[in-house]
Amino acid sequence: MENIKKPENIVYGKPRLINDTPMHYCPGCTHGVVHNLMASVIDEMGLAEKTIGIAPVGCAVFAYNYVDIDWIEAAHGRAPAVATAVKRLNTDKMVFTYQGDGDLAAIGTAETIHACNRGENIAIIYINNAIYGMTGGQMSPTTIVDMKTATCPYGRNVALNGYPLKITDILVPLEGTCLVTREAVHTVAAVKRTKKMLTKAFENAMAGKGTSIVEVVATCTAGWKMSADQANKWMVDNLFPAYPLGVLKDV
Ligand SMILES: Cc1ncc(C[n+]2csc(CCOP(=O)(O)OP(=O)(O)O)c2C)c(N)n1
Repeated sequence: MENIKKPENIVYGKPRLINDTPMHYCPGCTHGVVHNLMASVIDEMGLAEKTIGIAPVGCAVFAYNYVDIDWIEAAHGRAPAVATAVKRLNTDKMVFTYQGDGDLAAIGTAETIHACNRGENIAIIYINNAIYGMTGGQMSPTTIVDMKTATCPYGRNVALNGYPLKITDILVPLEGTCLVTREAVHTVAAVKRTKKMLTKAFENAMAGKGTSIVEVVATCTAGWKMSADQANKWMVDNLFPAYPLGVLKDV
């Protein structure tokens, strides 16, 4: 791994809170970009010593190895429940969860909805790549209609598998949510917007305004069996129509 740290290979500055552990993410995966953003925002807000992240189960399970803040690992889907306890016991801390769609919108649907409904003072970062990445690309609740996965090789069939779950939309009418937004990180402009929304979500968590959720519509190059370039294009053409970007709620 030594050779990848040559100065000529470094294109962007590394946020202070990202350590030297080589990341395991596939080329073109969204997780690394969002890790970079969350580390930058936490540091810029002066929250490095005040933040507790709840790491998920899924590809981002090792987030705690890469970002030098305090972390707790939660069982699959249970991050919002763990975050609830952590925040209630540490009211001065900035507590956030970082979850995939399998984690947040399948096994953790109940925890997500109830934490948002209670208006827990936490931020939720939700990476929606429409697939179970870590376990080999199975269908998730957010897999779009006709999308092929390991468990729906002929494409998601509504009659058999139901409709894609727009869980972020479901969180909008809940009185406990203060910020609900859907973003992406496929262009410089999108990265900047996502950074702004993460900042807002973390501010809300510190100010005790309720639950903020920042969905990031994401790529999974390995699960989708595409190159980084193809995946970004496929996401724009196919995922964005199903999951339109923009702020859904900002109180
Ligand atoms: C209780 C439980 N059920 C199932 C699993 C297996 N499992 C690990 S990761 C994963 C899917 C994760 O997908 P997602 O949350 O979308 O994250 P991604 O890997 O795509 O980033 C599953 C089903 C588990 N670890 N624990």
